[in-house]
Amino acid sequence: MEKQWKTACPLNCFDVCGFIVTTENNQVVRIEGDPDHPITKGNICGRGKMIKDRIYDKRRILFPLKKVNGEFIRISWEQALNEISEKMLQIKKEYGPTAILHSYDYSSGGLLKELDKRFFNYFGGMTETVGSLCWGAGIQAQTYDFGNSLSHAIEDVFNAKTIVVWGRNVTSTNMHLYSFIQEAKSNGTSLIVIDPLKNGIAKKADLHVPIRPGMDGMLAFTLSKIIIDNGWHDKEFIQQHTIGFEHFVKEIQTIDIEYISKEINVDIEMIQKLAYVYTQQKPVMTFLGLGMQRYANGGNTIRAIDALVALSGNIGISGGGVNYANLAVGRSFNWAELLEEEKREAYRTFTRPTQAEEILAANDPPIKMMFITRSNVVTQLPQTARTMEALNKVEIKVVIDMFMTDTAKMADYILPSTFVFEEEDIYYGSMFHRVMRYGPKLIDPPGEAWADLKIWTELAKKLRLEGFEKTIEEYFEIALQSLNDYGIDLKTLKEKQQIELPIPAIPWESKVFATPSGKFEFYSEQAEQEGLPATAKIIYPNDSVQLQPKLKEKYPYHLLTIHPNRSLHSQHQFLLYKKGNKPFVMVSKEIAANRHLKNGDPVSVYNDRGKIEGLVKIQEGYHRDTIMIEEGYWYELGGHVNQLTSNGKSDMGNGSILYDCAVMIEKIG
Ligand SMILES: Nc1nc2c(c(=O)[nH]1)N[C@H]1C(S)=C(S)[C@@H](COP(=O)(O)OP(=O)(O)OC[C@H]3O[C@@H](n4cnc5c(=O)[nH]c(N)nc54)[C@H](O)[C@@H]3O)O[C@H]1N2
Ligand SMILES: Nc1nc2c(c(=O)[nH]1)N[C@H]1C(S)=C(S)[C@@H](COP(=O)(O)OP(=O)(O)OC[C@H]3O[C@@H](n4cnc5c(=O)[nH]c(N)nc54)[C@H](O)[C@@H]3O)O[C@H]1N2
Ligand code: SF4
Ligand SMILES: [Mo]
Repeated sequence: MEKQWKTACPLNCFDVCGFIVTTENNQVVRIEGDPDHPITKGNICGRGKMIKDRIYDKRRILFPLKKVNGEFIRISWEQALNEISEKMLQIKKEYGPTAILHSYDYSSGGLLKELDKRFFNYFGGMTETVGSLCWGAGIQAQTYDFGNSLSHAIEDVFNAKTIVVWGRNVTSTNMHLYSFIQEAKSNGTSLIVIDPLKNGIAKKADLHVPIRPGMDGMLAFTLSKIIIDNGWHDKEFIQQHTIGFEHFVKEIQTIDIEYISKEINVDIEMIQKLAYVYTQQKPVMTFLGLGMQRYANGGNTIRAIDALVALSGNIGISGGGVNYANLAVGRSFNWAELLEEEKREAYRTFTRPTQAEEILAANDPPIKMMFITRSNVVTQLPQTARTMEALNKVEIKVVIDMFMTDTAKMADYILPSTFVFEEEDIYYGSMFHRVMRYGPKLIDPPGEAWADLKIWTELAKKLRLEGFEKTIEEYFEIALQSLNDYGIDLKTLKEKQQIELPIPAIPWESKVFATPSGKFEFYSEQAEQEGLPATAKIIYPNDSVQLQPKLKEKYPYHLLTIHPNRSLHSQHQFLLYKKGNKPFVMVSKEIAANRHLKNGDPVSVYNDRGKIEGLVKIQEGYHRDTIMIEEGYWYELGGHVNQLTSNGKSDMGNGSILYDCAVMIEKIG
């Protein structure tokens, strides 16, 4: 008999949708949206529906595997855990625990998935990856400016007079924000999109500004200058609730608007119009995407935009805000007691974007063993050649995954993990809304796949890590302890199935900020102490003509490798394409004209780091020097885009510079 269950999408996506899953005879029959979810309201995307195909795909890894003479053979869990634990103890004894690297990312939104960190703390320590391929620079920027990175409750968009979507590919990466924007638009709110690409949301905008990639900070500075020169700035807010405004004014004083307009390829009328909108068509609700901070100047870009939104008087008011992330969501839980960091005796960190370089350079101690969990580093880390070199250098690699990814292929041991519906967990909206949902176990896992937590628990037993093990209920209760005062505990969560986390709908409404001064900081002493400029600065991207004129002669175009529309990074790609398929290479019509390219032409896109091949699709409305290839392709599907990207670090927050990437394009044959 069919049965219906409420749960949530576990994918690393803005939306964390509410699911209703139908099962029959221990099988998933259907995945649908839950109309009772206050934000996602019953709509889900193809990536969510395809979870069923992933669960039942015949390529799923069902048993522990060990590489012997270059081939994977099936082994028992007993053998896998014995061999891995023995190796761990041996390495710990000889080199200390930091000779083991735990490289992970956030591919699953389940709370229990985080307990791999608890395992390594109990083991006595490790080297672990920190920083972010994803949003690091922007988070640090907002931390300097506001003391935290917080967003308005999405319903507040209906109080905005103008919406600015600044570098967020809403229709593709955040589809429920799009529903809210559509409704606001039909009520008369105007929509401005600032993005080098004419993406889905740009096509719906009243005004699209196709800026040169990496130049948004410059645009924000010119807007601020025009606003201040016209006396349109919010003097009362600046005087009472900010510090260091005069330093910021000094920084932008010398700006030549005409000159910048040419550098960023946004004409002066457009710049003036935007300055007018930010001050005269308030409240303005700004949504920042993550793309524009994946540059060497990314943190300064976000600081410049924060400053613009602050001085124009759009902070702490209904319908305003500079909405980038919402760290309050993840911080609602009692992580300290779940992870027990105090258990570890030794600790070292490597930065996610640069981990290959750090692995290659490490000798005190060297990395002898590597656990790769919840991530597909070979396709997703920048500069693939260096990632491969680094992995090749590590003697023993353990990968926990469900599929034979490009990373899994390089492993010595592959441990098969379960997927959502095969395990119980709590799912919380990581970047956008504040709804947390409970997800029960609905079906038995296939073959011998184990929940990640079970893998860590059984390994902990082999290693005799006393005290590691708790029941799932106990973990949930600890996690929710910090919410008990709000009447939230495991019992209420299971009863209600979903609960809105107690987070203010309008951040900074009291105008008291979480910075050291309690004010919005145009001037951050903390940044200065950390060796950075105290105010946002005019800084160019790394691969720019201003910083590297010679490089730009060779590689005149910008390559943006944005998130795939139909896949969550690399996770669905293998279901969508067949072997031998080539990625599409989207090019502006100006590039097509200059390089004599037609739709469907086979081309190679390259720079000093690598080369990939694909098929041309000419795009209207792109910034004239811009090429776009979606990320996430598997090697067998024509090669990853990250063969071209750089593993440099952003100006702050240990972020990546994935989009700071100069390339050349050429027709093949
Ligand atoms: N379909 C789908 N949805 C996803 C994901 C996925 O893989 N697939 N991934 C999820 C994850 S992990 C994340 S981090 C989010 C990311 O969500 P987004 O931030 O929306 O997406 P990105 O692809 O990172 O960024 C792309 C946008 O930034 C723009 N951009 C790039 N450079 C610049 C610039 O210099 N200036 C400006 N103004 N814009 C620029 C691009 O043109 C593009 O429109 O999406 C989440 N949602
Ligand atoms: N060129 C380029 N590169 C990028 C980006 C870009 O925009 N351009 N975006 C960057 C960003 S924003 C991000 S967030 C990263 C994402 O990087 P990753 O998180 O490494 O990317 P995914 O493709 O989501 O890979 C996740 C892997 O985890 C596995 N997995 C899924 N669920 C579970 C689970 O519950 N347990 C275990 N053990 N494994 C699981 C999946 O099968 C998959 O192989 O990529 C970054 N890389
Ligand atoms: S991938 Fe994102 S939009 Fe799609 S179902 Fe999952 S949470 Fe919803
Ligand atoms: Mo991300």
